[in-house]
Amino acid sequence: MSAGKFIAFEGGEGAGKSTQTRLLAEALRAQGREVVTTREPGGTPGAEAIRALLLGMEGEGWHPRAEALLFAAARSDHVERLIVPAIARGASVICDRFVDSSRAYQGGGGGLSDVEVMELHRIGSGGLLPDLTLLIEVSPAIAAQRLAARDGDSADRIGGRPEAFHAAVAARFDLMAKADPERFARIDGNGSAEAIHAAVLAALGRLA
Ligand code: T5A
Repeated sequence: MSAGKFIAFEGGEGAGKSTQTRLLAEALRAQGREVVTTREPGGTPGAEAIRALLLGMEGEGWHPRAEALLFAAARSDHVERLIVPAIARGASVICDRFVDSSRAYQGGGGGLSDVEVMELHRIGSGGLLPDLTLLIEVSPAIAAQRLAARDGDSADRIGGRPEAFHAAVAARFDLMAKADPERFARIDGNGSAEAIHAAVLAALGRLA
């Protein structure tokens, strides 16, 4: 794998994205590479402030279009200030969620069209896409067990939405992966963290 690659993990809540981000970063650092790990929403002070607005707000929450704009604004700051400079100096960037989460959640779950979400991304972030998107797919029952073990009954504003919302999100991820098999690698997320990590490393083989 050459320097300056942009890799994103995607999938539903509890799929193991953060765990796999950490394991992949350790593996790449052991090869002597500079690795920047980051997450969305967030990654810069401005984007982390927007994260608090998005995930922590009490009451009725955001209208889906306002929500999509806030995610796009957070991403814009993140891309300009952190992701693009890191890639430019040759670091590998590993991002826990990126624009495909907006396509799945605000698109599939929230009802915006894919064209609308990608237009916001074009305006905010120049349409930047990862070199590789690792979609970790896990059964809803296993994801629920993991989250219950970690969080008990608490869920954030988006994670706590109904089952039908999360089914629509998973269906949209499925659609995107089928439409762009070169960028998406589908990873079975139901096994142990070590088994998933091995599948992630194998998928990296497709990066030049
Ligand atoms: N969102 C985000 C949008 O709507 N639009 C957008 O554009 C973007 C960017 C983000 C929320 O915002 C939404 C999506 C989300 O609802 P978040 O808190 O960042 O919220 O939530 P997630 O990204 O979903 O993070 P989670 O922590 O919930 O899930 P992960 O990162 O997939 O899972 P992870 O690694 O933290 O693991 C969860 C638990 O399971 C264990 C871990 O130790 C942990 O306790 N675990 C395993 N256990 C057994 N076997 C394995 N293989 C395991 N892997 C992990």
